[in-house]
Amino acid sequence: MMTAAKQAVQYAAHQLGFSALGVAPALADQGNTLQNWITDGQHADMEWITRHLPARLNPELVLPGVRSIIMLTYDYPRQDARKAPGCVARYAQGEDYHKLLATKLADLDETLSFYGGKQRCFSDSGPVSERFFAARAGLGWIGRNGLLIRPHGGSYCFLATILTTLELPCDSPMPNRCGKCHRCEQACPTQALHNSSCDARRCLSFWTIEAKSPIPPEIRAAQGYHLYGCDACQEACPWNSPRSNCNIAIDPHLLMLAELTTLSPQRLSKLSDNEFEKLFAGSPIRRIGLPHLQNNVDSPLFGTENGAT
Ligand code: B12
Ligand code: SF4
Ligand code: SF4
Repeated sequence: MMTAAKQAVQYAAHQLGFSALGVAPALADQGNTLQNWITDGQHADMEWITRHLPARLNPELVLPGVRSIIMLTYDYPRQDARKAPGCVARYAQGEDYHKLLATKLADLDETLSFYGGKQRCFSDSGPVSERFFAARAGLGWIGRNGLLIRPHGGSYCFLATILTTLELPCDSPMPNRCGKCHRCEQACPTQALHNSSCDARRCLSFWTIEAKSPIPPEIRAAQGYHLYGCDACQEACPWNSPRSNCNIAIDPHLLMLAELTTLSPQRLSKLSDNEFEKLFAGSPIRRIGLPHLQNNVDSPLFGTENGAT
């Protein structure tokens, strides 16, 4: 067992701002949850999930010779920074985390290479069930909102993954501590949560970020002030209350630019392409494009109905 390699990567991860690291066995049994979710159609129009299914269920197809899966957490802000109406999910308030974490993961890859490992690293970009492996690596448990919950820190964090050919000492999973609580299910505006799983066909995060078609009327009616993504099932969770938390430092790159905190829905609905590119350069919101963002804002509550161009 490569205990020294684990200690080295743990130390380096801490230096790079990751809040926790755990190790799971690469071939842990993932059960049928993912397959059943897809068969039931809960992935909506995210066809890429079905294409990646064999790799998802067999990390050996992603990295031949893989022995361990290192899972990491990187915290994002716990507060909603918006002052103008229209909520933006906390994870998307600052810079694009894909880029931010890719550089840090490349550093950790180098550390592990020193011990003879071959690696593949991802954060939200690879064919790996990140919540499953994070729970298996002892970082927290999968809550009724489907997210990884940590006893100190709650769910406001990104997950990142390193598949490695090194055989590292594994960590033990922790018990689920949701108990009798069902607050996330009750708080979900569209009743998308059942059996610790989120049905993307009903999820506002899906409709305001991923969907390729316009928001259907019944979802629109429940959209409320959600402009980009949705944190309702996290805001309701007692493990995210300030009391149950922690002093994890937040990377300033993940804080919202002052200009975006006050951007009104009315102004957003009239932005030109150039203004959009300038305001959202470096933000993950840029990836959905101006028409999709303006479609999100084109709702009675925002007072911009039919105002989007
Ligand atoms: C597709 C996707 C979405 C879709 C679909 C959501 C969904 N139902 O999974 C949409 C666009 C709706 C979405 C929304 C959000 N997402 Co998202 N999403 C993903 C992505 C890319 C894949 C998830 C997936 O495969 N889902 C299908 C389900 C069935 O699979 P799964 O959740 O991985 O479950 C596995 C295990 O949990 C296991 N399992 C579950 N229960 C049990 C029980 C037993 C006994 C066993 C054996 C196995 C098992 O089965 C599955 C297969 O292994 C992941 C990144 C990744 N590569 O994992 C991010 C990810 C899950 N998302 C994330 C975030 C932050 C969000 C949002 C909070 C964003 C927002 N604020 O708007 C919301 C939350 C919605 C919610 N409540 O789930 C984070 C979660 C961080 C955390 N603390 O958990 C991730 C990990 C991205 C990241 N790297 O940070 N997301
Ligand atoms: S992100 Fe919002 S819509 Fe999706 S499951 Fe959570 S509360 Fe429901
Ligand atoms: S709100 Fe309650 S049920 Fe939902 S994830 Fe948090 S503790 Fe679990």
